Amino acid sequence: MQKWALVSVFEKDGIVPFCQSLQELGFGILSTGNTAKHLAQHGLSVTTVESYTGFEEILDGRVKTLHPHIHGGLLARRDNAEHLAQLSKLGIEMIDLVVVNLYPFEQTIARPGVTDEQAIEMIDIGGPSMLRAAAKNHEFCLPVVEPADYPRIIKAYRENGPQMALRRELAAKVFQETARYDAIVADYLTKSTFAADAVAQAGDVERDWPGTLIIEGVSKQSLRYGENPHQAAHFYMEPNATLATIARAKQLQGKELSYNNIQDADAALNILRGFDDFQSPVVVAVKHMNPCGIGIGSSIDEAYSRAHDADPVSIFGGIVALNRPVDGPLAERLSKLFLEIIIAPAFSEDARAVLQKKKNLRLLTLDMGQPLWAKGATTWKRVSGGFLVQEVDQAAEPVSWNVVTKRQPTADEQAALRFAWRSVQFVKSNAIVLTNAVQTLGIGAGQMNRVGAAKIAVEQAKTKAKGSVLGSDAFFPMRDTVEVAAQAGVTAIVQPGGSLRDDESIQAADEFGIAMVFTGARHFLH
Ligand code: 93A
Repeated sequence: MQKWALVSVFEKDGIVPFCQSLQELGFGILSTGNTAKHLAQHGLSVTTVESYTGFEEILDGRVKTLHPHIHGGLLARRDNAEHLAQLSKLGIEMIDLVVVNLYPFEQTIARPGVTDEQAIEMIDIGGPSMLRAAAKNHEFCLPVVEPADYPRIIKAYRENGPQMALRRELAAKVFQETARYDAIVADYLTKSTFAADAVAQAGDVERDWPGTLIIEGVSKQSLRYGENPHQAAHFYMEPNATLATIARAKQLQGKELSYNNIQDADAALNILRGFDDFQSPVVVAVKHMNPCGIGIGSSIDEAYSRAHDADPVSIFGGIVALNRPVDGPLAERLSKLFLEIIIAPAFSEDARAVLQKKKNLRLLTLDMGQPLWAKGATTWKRVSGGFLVQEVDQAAEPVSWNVVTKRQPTADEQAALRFAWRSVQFVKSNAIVLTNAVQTLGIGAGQMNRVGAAKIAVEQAKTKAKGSVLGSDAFFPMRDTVEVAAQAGVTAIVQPGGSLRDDESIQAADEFGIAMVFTGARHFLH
């Protein structure tokens, strides 16, 4: 009776000599698409699974070997007369040996930038089914899953045929391998489901919106004018008793707050509180609602030095927000600058004494024990004829944190990327920041193209760009931003990813040895 070997391997190394030996031993070779081609090219005579079953591969190869002619041949017991009778009635051949290695799912998901669709297509269904069938029926059908076993299998056939010990060993190996394979798939699906959920939460939020929006506010303060002197303006306060909002800040000294002051102080407060989860002293310097310096430190003094040194030019005429009380020595340092506003939880008596000398400087205090925003808080914007209402983009952990380049970020780079990712959220789009782990080094804000924002950030960082990391509020539409970063000496990048041309940016990063992380979330701020 003709002996049959069924060969279906993704990894084709060593398969030709193995099949040559099997042929010499009298086996007929049954094989799938590319394996059959490969063997035929090397001079073997092969029967394709398609010609044997009379059924072509369908569904782009998803169904190649899932056929009763195959699985009947794998699962039939040779010592069972009924099994044999059924096979012969249906024209099914007994299969004596199965050689399979599976679609490389693990290697696929490790590839940078691989899509979910590509990963899912690499889940092998037919391969494990054949292996498991043969492993179940190992008494009569030998399952071969590891190329390293090829030589000893040939040796066994040349001697007195594979014995039970070898058969059981190879069957056990199959179940170990398929269990491992399935565990990797399950792990991938758990993680990617989590990421997909998080994206859906972030990007597709359902909410019951009121049919009519009532904006409640009580008059807090009349303003001299709006953004410009010819625009009348007024400040209303929402009736929220507990939140630590700019409307509840207390002014200790200085000129009356202007419309622009309130906007800027609010932006400064929003950025400051955006770093709450860093649980460090933080100082933020703001100009025109963009941060010009963000610093964290082990003391508020150190944080201030870093925020100041981040951009010692732009802080001039700016607003400084601190999340720890200001003491006398720090007040001395602050008083050396021309600032519009300083906002902090408290000022010591010494600090007050120092700062009082600066008559125009506005000092605001605000107990920061409460959050700035309620959960799910909304913000709105007037458009002609209506309002746009959306949830506040509150600082949150990134949706995911996928390294997409060959190089993984170092621990130092990881810390810096986390700081950069949080910082860039508060910069007007298109936004690029260069940072280290404790301070911003260059900020490109509000540009009409991303590479322009990157060039500004690099120019502003000057020599500090070398060794810094880069954060981007939205994906790179092309590779040029990576090139600008590389030329400046940036070593790692964090960005949402999701561009059609992600591959080009990843390739550019790989060329320059830059480590790049995709967060799966975007932080536009217009
Ligand atoms: O897509 S599958 O799950 N459906 C099948 O019916 C099937 N049969 C074998 N993948 C299937 N295979 C796998 O194809 C094998 O596990 C092996 O990795 C690969 C060999 O295909 P080819 O011979 O075309 O290279």
